[in-house]
Amino acid sequence: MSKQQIMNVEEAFLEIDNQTMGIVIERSKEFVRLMTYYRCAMMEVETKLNVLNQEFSLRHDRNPISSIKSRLKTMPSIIEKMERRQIPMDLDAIETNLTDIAGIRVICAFEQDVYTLAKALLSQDDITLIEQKDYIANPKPNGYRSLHLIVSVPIFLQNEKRVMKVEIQLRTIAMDCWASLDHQLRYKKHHEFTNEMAEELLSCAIMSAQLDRRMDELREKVEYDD
Ligand code: 0O2
Repeated sequence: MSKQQIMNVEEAFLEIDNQTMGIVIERSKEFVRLMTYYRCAMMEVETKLNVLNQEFSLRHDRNPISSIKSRLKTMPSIIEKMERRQIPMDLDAIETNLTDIAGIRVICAFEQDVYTLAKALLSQDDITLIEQKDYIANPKPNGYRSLHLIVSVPIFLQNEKRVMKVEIQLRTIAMDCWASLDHQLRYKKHHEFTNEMAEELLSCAIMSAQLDRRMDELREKVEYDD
């Protein structure tokens, strides 16, 4: 936001009457409450993944999950997405239309671990699969690979049960490395992203897919007797 825009917002605030200010404060509280529910849903799913990781390591003597990163979508990012989709802003519309407010990224050791974990999580009776996008079996044209799941999970509050949506991205270390670098390069300011660069990135994605395949073959040989 520029200095001028900040000043405009400050001036607009000074002109707000008490009744409108009351509504603004109430809406802000409702927004914070909704974000808290999403945070709780994220914690529920993270715990489930950690439990699966523990149990798997008992059985196979290694951890399928290398790391888990969670994030709540920021207010500016929510507004940008709602505007882009031309959906009028209100809390119900946000909840109905955005499925990635709560996001969990699970970085796995091997490609097979991605599917093993997804299957184990989706078989739990309080998890409902809303949508699945398998960009590992069907990578995006730019080479992006990951398994995306949109699930709903209940959270139990003092006086009610709420069912919240969570986006889970499961990927290997190699897929995560490629996606992080792709993101950094593609969104670099003041730099044109040329077709040659896109082709080079695609070729790196193909190499990273080969690496995953070879590492998974090695894993299969090592774990053959388990
Ligand atoms: P952030 O900050 O990571 O959340 P939609 O999200 O529904 O508008 P789409 O394409 O239907 O758009 O969703 P999809 O395919 O499930 O992908 C959404 C998320 O996947 C992105 O979130 C990225 O995190 C990741 N992703 C998808 N494609 C690429 C890609 O080509 N490169 C990289 N690095 N990541 C990708 P956001 O909303 O972009 O941002």
